[in-house]
Amino acid sequence: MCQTCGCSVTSATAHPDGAGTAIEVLQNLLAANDRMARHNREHFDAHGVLTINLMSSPGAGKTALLEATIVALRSRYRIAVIEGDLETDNDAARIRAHGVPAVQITTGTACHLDAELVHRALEELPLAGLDLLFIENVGNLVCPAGFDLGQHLNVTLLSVTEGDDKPAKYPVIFRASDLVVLSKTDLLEVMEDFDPSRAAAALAALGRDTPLISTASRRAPQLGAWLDWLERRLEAPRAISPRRAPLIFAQTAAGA
Ligand SMILES: Nc1nc2c(ncn2[C@@H]2O[C@H](COP(=O)(O)OP(=O)(O)O)[C@@H](O)[C@H]2O)c(=O)[nH]1
Ligand SMILES: [Mg+2]
Ligand SMILES: [Zn+2]
Ligand SMILES: [Zn+2]
Repeated sequence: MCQTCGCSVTSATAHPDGAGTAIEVLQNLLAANDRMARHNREHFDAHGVLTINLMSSPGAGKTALLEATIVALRSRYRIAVIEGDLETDNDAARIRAHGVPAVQITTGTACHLDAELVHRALEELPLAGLDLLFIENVGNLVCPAGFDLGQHLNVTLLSVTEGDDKPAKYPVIFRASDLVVLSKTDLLEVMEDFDPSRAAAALAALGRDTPLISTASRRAPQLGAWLDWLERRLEAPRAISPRRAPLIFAQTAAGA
């Protein structure tokens, strides 16, 4: 929990008469974050970098999925990673071991990344030479959903060891997702009470038609549907630098 994300504002503390200031402070913070997120998106678009915010509870397999993805795609796409954790640079070290640039953000007590932290990390990344940037958010199914980082897409992992009711219990983050990845499916055979169709029904009940795909990142990786989804996004037209696509850039600039 941190002091800036609203974690500390509950129905017990947010009395209409008493908590006005706490909520106003939070609204101002989110407005400032949104401005910085728009600025980050301008950086990404100026260089044609597709940016994906990866979220999940701790240990759902975000870093493992990134490692396997890098191995599969690094010969065709230029990839970098921003890692968010409370402490340690373990995850950035795991990514760098695959020969890909990684910047670690340590948030201390904050339970999510924000746009300002990501902007600082961008100073250490060669955006001009990238196709794909992953931002691995702090492991948390609540607060990361509240902070736009300037990403183009949100992907949330749900591992089969977490229970198939998580989309129902944490609707905000799953509703904000462009894709949900059912991870660690190699463990399904021992997770007797996890039913993928119940997870799919809980996700569908949120009313967003969010696609759900399965992956396994360890032992024999199963990444086909994930890589297909990613490559479709990578090949889709998006705002990219004038050098590479003057027309698309001109339309974006005119519409801005
Ligand atoms: N069996 C299995 N284990 C996995 C898989 N993905 C991750 N893990 C393990 O789950 C643990 C947490 O993974 P990690 O990638 O660090 O999760 P993160 O906290 O979301 O980044 C590690 O011990 C991984 O080896 C998977 O697909 N199958
Ligand atoms: Mg990780
Ligand atoms: Zn929080
Ligand atoms: Zn800037």
